[in-house]
Amino acid sequence: MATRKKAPDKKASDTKAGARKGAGRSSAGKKNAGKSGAGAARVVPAAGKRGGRRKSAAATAVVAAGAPRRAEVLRETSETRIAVALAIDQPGYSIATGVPFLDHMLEALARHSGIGLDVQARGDTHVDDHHTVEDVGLAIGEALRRALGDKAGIARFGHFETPLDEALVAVTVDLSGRPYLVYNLSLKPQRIGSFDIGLVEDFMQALMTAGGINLHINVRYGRNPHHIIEAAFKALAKALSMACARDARTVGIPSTKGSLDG
Ligand SMILES: [Mn+2]
Repeated sequence: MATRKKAPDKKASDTKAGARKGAGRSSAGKKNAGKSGAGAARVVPAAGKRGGRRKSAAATAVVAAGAPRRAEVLRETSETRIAVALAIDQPGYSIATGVPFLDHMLEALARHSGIGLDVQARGDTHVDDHHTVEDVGLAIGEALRRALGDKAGIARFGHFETPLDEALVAVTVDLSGRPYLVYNLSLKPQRIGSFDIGLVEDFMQALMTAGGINLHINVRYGRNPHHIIEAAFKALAKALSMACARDARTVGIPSTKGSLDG
């Protein structure tokens, strides 16, 4: 059964800049690099200059053609501390969230999208995985949005259907700047290991909200929840890869409105 959601308000505590200098920036794109650099990320403007922190989303920098598309986000609250370094064009990953099944899914996301992803998280998982899963989604979405800059020259849309044994899942994305989630992944409440599968929806909602992504997830069929969820992350990876790709037939910002800031 379909659930349709408008984007909720972002949490009050947004990204913070000015943490320790260091590893996060260089560790995206190097597989298994930077584990010791956990939490060393800071916000970097989309064009990769270190000239200081952004004041607002409206100040999104123009990413010159060929410029590195990467960003770092440090998100700290009383519940979690999430450091993300994301590099759209530098494949590789280093993931340690403290939630093993989420690590497995994020490794699939990075591996199959080719988007470099370094995620180092510490959260109150002794309470529940919920805060960590949601905040990791917010931080990755924010990093992706910043790395994309004004989105000039990209494909913008992506769609992929991925099988995993008996399961088939379709994911469609539009990097429109207008967050919206359609989540047709109905599984009865249950756990995979210790992981509550209901948290997948919270992750996707956080990702699309912070990333400004119109995200549709449709399970065609499947039986095993691990297979269904993993197929969803792989389809998301491929759809995002398509949408982020620089497209020779796209001139300027791919919008008749002239902006994809939402
Ligand atoms: Mn698996």
